[in-house]
Amino acid sequence: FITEPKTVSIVGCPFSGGQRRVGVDKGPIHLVNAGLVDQLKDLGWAVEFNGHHQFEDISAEVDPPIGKLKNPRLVSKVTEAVAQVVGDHTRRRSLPLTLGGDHSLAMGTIAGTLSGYPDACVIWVDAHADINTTETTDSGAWYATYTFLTGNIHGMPLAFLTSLSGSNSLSDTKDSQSVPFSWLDSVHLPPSRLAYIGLRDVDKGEKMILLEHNIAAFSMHEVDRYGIGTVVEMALDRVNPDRSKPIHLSFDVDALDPSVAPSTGTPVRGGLTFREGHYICERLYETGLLVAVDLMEVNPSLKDAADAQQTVAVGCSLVRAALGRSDIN
Ligand code: B3U
Ligand code: MN
Ligand code: MN
Repeated sequence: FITEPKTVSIVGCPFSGGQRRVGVDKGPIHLVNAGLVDQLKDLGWAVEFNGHHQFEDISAEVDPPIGKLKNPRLVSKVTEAVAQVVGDHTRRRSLPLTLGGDHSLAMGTIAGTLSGYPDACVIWVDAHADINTTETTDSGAWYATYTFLTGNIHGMPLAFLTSLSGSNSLSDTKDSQSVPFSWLDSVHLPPSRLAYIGLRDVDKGEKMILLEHNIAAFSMHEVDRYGIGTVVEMALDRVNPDRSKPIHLSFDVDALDPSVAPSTGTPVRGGLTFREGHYICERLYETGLLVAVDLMEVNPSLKDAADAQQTVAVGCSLVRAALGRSDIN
């Protein structure tokens, strides 16, 4: 799908409005400053990068919650802009590499991918399912303070993409132009084209959604049971049985164990090892079907400088693996 000469377009997204912790907007800056552009050139890619994306700001005063959702207008505006940019790269058959920023950005990246490749499937690597709806977003809030955990849109992108949530649940006006996420109403990722790897912190409402829609979900239990090699094939068998459809990889760095990637907003113990995370990226590259990559939730402001540096280095390393780095050729 990606035409020669292979081109990767880096979409740096310094954005944190889909969650509550400061600093995740610094992720893309640190990843690029760590030398990512040259690393990808070394792998033989033509690299396009003209600075990080500048997003229009919408201040909190003019963006009060709608229902349970926090910053809905801001997240909608930003993700719509990301969908445009990623869609442009996609239609030119360049590979968009989106650096987050929080995972709400994937509403934009996956919408962009689908605009160029309508039959694309998604491999979502994450500790979390990120499929809370406008209704279920508080279904995990019992174990932490209610206001901290509920309504953060980074826990919801897949609900909007699969049309389980939509702008209709956010509007009490008839002016559809101003309703957040109305731009996404025409986008649809069928649940049959979504597979998860690495899950271990899934909310009650999300579990019901995964079951009801028969979504391919491989948690850490399956990684332990079958091994990562088999799990990746099982995931591909579900969403891409003929190995013919384009693949979008959305990698939340919190899928990795916190000992491997400590600097992220919602670390969960018991995650993927360094090698398991890399193997997923390597195998998807090897299919020749990878058309878009997201690396999300690197937050260099959490933890100390050494932990932040380690997390950024691992992030760059995952990207190199997804773009073809190999030890034997
Ligand atoms: N499921 C919870 C927690 C969460 C989701 N994604 C992250 N955390 N990073 C929620 O907010 O929906
Ligand atoms: Mn996520
Ligand atoms: Mn996560």
